[in-house]
Amino acid sequence: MQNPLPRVAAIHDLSGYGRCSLTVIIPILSTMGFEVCPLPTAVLSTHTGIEGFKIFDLTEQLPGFINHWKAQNLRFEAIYSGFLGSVEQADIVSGFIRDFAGPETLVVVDPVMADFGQLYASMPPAMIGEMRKLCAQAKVITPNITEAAFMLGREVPQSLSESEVKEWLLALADMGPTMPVITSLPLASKMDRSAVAAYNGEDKRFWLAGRPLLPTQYHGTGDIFSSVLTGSLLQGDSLPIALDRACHFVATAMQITFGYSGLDHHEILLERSLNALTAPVTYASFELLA
Ligand code: PXL
Repeated sequence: MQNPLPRVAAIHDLSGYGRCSLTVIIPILSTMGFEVCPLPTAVLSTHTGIEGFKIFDLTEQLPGFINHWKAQNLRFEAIYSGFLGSVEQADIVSGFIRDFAGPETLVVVDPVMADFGQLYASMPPAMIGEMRKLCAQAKVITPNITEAAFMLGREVPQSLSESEVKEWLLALADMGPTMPVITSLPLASKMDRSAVAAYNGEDKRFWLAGRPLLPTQYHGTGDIFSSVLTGSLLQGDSLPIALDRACHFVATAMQITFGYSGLDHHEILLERSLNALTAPVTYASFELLA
């Protein structure tokens, strides 16, 4: 019998504290109706933004885990990768995509490695070229503006016009993915809003979505965004609706968290927010980037 729950192979780290990667991806995609099969790239005490974090890299274990999955003949409706524990893991993930993805598999690569103009604490510069290669195998990629700039060998921009955003998306599409998305865009016309933009190479249309900015930052919002985007596309939504749902959920989860005072490490209160994922889509505030 066919599995009634579409399955997602989630290739990310497990950070014990600090909501990000698998600790947000699993609850979000489960709530959206998918069976998540985690393939952990590393186990960390906390995400790399908290000083003194400990990391255990699982590069040596991954081939054995993958071979066991192959022996079980596992099939996935989506493959979604993110934070890698070592540069060598890029080749392993690349082989995983080659072996497990069929023509119908949704392959999403989030090239998690940097933000605010800087590589994360555990990331060697060689990761940039490896992520670039991995993105070539994906249908959807979700870099933030820093990761997009690093992969394109450009300066991280202070602001971009709408026509520059389109050019950046086309440059990312030239790397191979059909649907490049850029998050945390410093869009000159919308500096008071979070902005994300996407290009769909299937119909050659560009899309823009976003929400008003709050005067705060939370860790893991990129992982939350990409998980909801992945779940929404798997549910059959169009690219702009998926973008809009992902922006809406990130903004809602941030607002829910922001209302509390005295939270220690700026972590999203995800469990207070998950219900919003099961609500029907009653809004649509995306724009066509003409
Ligand atoms: O949210 C991205 C992310 C994922 N995993 C780890 C991280 C970060 C960002 O800092 O440190 C371990």
